[in-house]
Amino acid sequence: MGAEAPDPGDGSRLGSPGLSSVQRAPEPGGPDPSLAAMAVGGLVVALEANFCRVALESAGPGGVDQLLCVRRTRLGKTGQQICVGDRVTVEGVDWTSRRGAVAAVAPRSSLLARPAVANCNRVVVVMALVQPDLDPIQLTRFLLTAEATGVQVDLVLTKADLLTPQRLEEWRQRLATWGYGPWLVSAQTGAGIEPLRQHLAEPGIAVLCGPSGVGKSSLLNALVPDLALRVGAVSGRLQRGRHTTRHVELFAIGAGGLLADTPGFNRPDLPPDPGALAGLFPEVRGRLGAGGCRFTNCLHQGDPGCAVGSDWPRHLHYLQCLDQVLAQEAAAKSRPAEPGLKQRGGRSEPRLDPRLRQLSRKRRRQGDGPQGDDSSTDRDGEEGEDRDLDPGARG
Ligand SMILES: Nc1nc2c(ncn2[C@@H]2O[C@H](COP(=O)(O)OP(=O)(O)OP(=O)(O)O)[C@@H](O)[C@H]2O)c(=O)[nH]1
Ligand SMILES: [Mg+2]
Ligand SMILES: [Zn+2]
Repeated sequence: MGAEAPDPGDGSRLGSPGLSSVQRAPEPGGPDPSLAAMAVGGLVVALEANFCRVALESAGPGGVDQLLCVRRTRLGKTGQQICVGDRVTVEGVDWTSRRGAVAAVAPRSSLLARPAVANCNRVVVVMALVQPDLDPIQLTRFLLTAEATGVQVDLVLTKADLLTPQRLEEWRQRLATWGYGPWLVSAQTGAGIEPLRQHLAEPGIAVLCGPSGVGKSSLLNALVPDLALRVGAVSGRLQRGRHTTRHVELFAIGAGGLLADTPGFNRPDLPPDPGALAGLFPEVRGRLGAGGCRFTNCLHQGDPGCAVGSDWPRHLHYLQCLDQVLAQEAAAKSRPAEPGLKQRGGRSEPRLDPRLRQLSRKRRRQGDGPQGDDSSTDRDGEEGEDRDLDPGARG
């Protein structure tokens, strides 16, 4: 099942197990109203539309270990986004309805932008060997975004049951020349699943990341018994997936290990810095660094004194990606922020004269004028304030 219903009480979902031991607060004759004012700590385990689900560090009255939360307005005003994997403080808890409001987000140790997951210490790039066919350029783009996070990168190749042992060995050898030792697995037959489970059960947050239809949810189902996540058949000439998973969600795997299922997407953005691109290819990382290329700003395109050279299998992939990163950079430079334009979601749009600004529906209901005091809508937990809660969860 996907994460459609905002149901904090769903027992199949991640609660305290894997987070911390459950400590039940005393419950003498029903909920204590003073507890509502108490701030509690937890981990965002799922984002669903305008809400997030927070697994609590310690269970509250009645053993409640998970809350459905909106975001405090003042957090929204700072532009602070909430991601799955964020450690948060929840206030205004109503233990009976299991609801609260996220008041603060702890500083992150890492952030994967897409899928949006904070504090992960492992990115697991998942690609199918077939159905859809493994595309080396697409795989390279996923690996680059994963490497750009600076955390450990694992590569899992699925649907191993559909290839001969000889073809599997060819892939293994090819990817070894890229600097990766891939996990070849089959969710269908269970081949390779147990060693991968042990590897991923180490404490921390790991994220499955890859195109739609490669078998990320199937893999999670194989790794975590009784999970029963929804999977969708691939279709069409290219055997593409159908974007079955819609939300990022964390699941417990082993004691302390958390693994995020994520919506698939086909074309990850490339990291923005052309100078840092080569360092994201493990097979040439060793050639960089002190005493490497003659010029410190070398982009390794056959420049004199270049230590990276062209004698490596993904050299052409590198040049192709570099071209795109340079084009991206040039396009960004030729687009200066003009006065009168504001940036909104990567686009520029005209800044409206406040007197011309249309009244929002909520303001109109309240009879508030266009130049009214913003604080008039500054009420915690208001639905309208939580619109942008889900920054990159959709594939
Ligand atoms: N033969 C075979 N088929 C598999 C395997 N793993 C997954 N599949 C099939 O691949 C299809 C897609 O699987 P999903 O698990 O939904 O893929 P996904 O990556 O989660 O896709 P999105 O949620 O759309 O991102 C389903 O028909 C699965 O049954 C495998 O190991 N072997
Ligand atoms: Mg899925
Ligand atoms: Zn160079």
